[in-house]
Amino acid sequence: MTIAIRRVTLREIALPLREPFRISSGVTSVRRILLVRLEDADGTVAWGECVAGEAPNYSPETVDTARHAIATWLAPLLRETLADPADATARFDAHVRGHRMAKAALEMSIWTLAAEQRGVSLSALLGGKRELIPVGISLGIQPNPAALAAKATAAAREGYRRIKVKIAPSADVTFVRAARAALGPDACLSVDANAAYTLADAHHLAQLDAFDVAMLEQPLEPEDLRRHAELQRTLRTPLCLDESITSAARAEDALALGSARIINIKPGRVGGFTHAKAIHDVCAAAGVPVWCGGMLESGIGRACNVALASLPNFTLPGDLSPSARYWERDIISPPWTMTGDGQVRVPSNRPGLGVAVDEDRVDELTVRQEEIRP
Ligand code: OSB
Ligand code: MG
Repeated sequence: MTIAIRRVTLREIALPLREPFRISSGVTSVRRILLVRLEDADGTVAWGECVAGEAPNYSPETVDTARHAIATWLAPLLRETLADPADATARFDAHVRGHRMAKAALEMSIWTLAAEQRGVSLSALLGGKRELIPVGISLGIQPNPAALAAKATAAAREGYRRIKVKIAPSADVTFVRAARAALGPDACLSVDANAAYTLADAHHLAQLDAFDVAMLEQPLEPEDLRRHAELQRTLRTPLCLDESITSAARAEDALALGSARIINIKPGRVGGFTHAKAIHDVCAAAGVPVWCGGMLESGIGRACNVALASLPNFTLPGDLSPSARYWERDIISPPWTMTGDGQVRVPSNRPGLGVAVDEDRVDELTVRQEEIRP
């Protein structure tokens, strides 16, 4: 089955978060989200989402650079019929360097379109096997350790299988100590620095070893694999890489150097599902566990993450919180939910995303729209 894209519509929505989300490099209160709507020659429609944020504090890409890259360079590459979704990745990578979030938004939409055409779930098309995926929560930086302890306790009570705490040099040891004390010794607790430290902080970060942290995510600069390896040699806590992992080759390098023992895969960060699957396979072959990270996605991007996380080597809980944790009202139905024991069910018996896009809700939230006919 081939894929002939007739129309690419970009819609930017403004979706207010229930609570601001603070990481070491910035805070998000309203999520500006770039949505992609594809229509093929038969009128089949598929939606997708770009994970880029408003500011370049997590990655160099932003909502505005992604919109520009898609409209100017990527969508025109879809003029000729595609043999399969991997064909899109090959074209994008042959002609455009970087812009992985922009590529991913289109590529993942193409996978969803292919799943719709074939009447199969995105999970099945990707080779997913898992029906239930364990869910972890990512807690933003709180005003003080007591506030964090209260949030962590509430999350544990809701059933989350892993509690991740954002840290920064101004909010680390005392905050993690409070979270561990509140959760007790058996809870799975991890931390994410979003690149806020340098190797000179190695001694300071070693204090986290005392709190039995499941992993320390992305302590150093994304480009710096060698210093992550040096840091890992001084810590008992396993390092996990997020921002650093941009391709399968990058993942191979990180594992060869000893820069991490765990990898966070976000399909929206690495250029889409084709690259995400390749990273998954590299890690599986090396015996390194992976988990699916999140980027405060709407229900559309979440559907993509859930589908990817159904692959066999996603053995650790993913940042796949239910819709109600982020939004008053999501843009899909039914909303994403979590079982009482902290799992999300893969909608493997429904075609495509497995959830319906609420187009009225999208209309209501749209702040900008653009149509491209490749
Ligand atoms: O590093 O995983 C991260 C959100 C924005 C930017 C970076 C990150 C995050 C999260 C959110 O941790 C996880 C989620 O979507 O629940
Ligand atoms: Mg992270």
